[in-house]
Amino acid sequence: MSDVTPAAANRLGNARLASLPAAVARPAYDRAKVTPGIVHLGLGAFARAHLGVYTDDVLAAGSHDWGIVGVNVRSPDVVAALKPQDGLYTLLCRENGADKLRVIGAFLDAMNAATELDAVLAAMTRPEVRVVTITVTEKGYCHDPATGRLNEAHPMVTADLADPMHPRSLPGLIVEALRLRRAAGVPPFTVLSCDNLPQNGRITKAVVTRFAALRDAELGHFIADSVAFPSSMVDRITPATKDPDRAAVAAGLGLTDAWPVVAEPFRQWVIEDRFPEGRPAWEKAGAILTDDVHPFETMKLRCLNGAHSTLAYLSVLGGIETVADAMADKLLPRVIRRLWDDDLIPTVPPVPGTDVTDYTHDLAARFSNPGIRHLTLQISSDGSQKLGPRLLAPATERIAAGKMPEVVPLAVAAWMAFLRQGDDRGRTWTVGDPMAARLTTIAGEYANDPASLAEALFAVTEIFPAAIAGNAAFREATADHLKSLIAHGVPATLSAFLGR
Ligand code: CS2
Repeated sequence: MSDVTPAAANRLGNARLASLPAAVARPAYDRAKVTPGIVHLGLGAFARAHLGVYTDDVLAAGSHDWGIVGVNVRSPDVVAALKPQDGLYTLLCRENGADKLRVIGAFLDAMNAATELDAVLAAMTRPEVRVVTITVTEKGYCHDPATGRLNEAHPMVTADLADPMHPRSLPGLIVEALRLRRAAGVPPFTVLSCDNLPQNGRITKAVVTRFAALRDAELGHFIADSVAFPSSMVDRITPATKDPDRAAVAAGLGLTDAWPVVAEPFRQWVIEDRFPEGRPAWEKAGAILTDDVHPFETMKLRCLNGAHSTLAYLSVLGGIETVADAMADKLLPRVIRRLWDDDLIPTVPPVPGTDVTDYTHDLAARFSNPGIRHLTLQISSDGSQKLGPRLLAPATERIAAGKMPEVVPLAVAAWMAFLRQGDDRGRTWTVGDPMAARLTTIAGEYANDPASLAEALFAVTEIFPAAIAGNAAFREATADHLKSLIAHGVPATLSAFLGR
């Protein structure tokens, strides 16, 4: 980022709220009266555009005891940006050229777990903190994506098991905080994952309880028996903030905000209602509280995120920079329509109050929002974690139902070609992925031998379940698409695919 410490005189903060221009929405409550009830782990743009906004609405509705303490687990940059701003930041909501600015007040403080661990653990141990929310992206869970279990060989997990009172990993941090609460006689908090993982509460429970059991069997039982891990489905398209966004916000506020967030108007949150120690009335902000998140989450992870990943790999390969540009392409929207109709929608269970086909038409409109510059390279990151829940799980179900998926092999082939980090026309890009070193080494070794490249990647069991890797027709279709993508490029491959 360009500048996290602009002159304080001209910086967003409590003292400036009253003098913001009238068009800028701001906290409709007295921040001084708000006390922390939530600790949030993972202060990225998504949580600030989603959890922060829902909770801001709840605070405005009069519940003052649900302020959020934001904790970043890895990068110190957001904390450095928010601290001088009293935790305030701006949401820049964009659609059809109309920008709306809203200053969010729900985050009371920002901390960095790496440098302020004692303060973070103290916050997580306060009795009035009854919910810990999480957005650390898929890879933050230290799990094996193919099984959903803790990856016990993960370097952060082994490091935290060796020194459990100084945790760096998500499971290590939660377990240490729960241990401290128990020792102090404070009931456990509820742990609410807000990441794009299938049954995210179940995966969180699996990694946390396994970590605890490896640390101390008794603590493992205690956590398994007494901590609630509800699941939730979260949705709001939130591209990474860029300097032109900062400039637009500064112009609208008449003040500097070091790290505003940009988002589309749409937002959705479906939460499993299991909070033994209480929760904010997020339903007052439009969240759906339910017994069963599964149908909503399956619809969203597959139809939204699966289409995103497919668009991302084909677009990076084809030199298309944003999702909106991809939706303006002649061929890509037709491929995505086929992906939805043939491979994904048939795998989504009935969703209360929702027609899944209508949902995908709405997605096409959301993806086309020209105000949102959502970079395809951003979405391409962490494919090793994303392919399974988004595309391979529905493909596995189609195969089990006797139907060969048509578009998923093309998406997988695009991911494989993407791992080559460049094309024969001289363009290059970088693969961001916790498994990047291993995957790009394989891709380098077989860069000009698509059949062997596909075989070598299908053998990566952390990514490909046996039902996919062991299916000759799926493997063959993928290898054919890969060969075509490498030899003829994206448009020719898509034309041939759509024409057949
Ligand atoms: C995207 C998601 O980067 C990605 O992988 O698919 O961040 C997506 O924008 C959100 O899940 C939308 O809710």
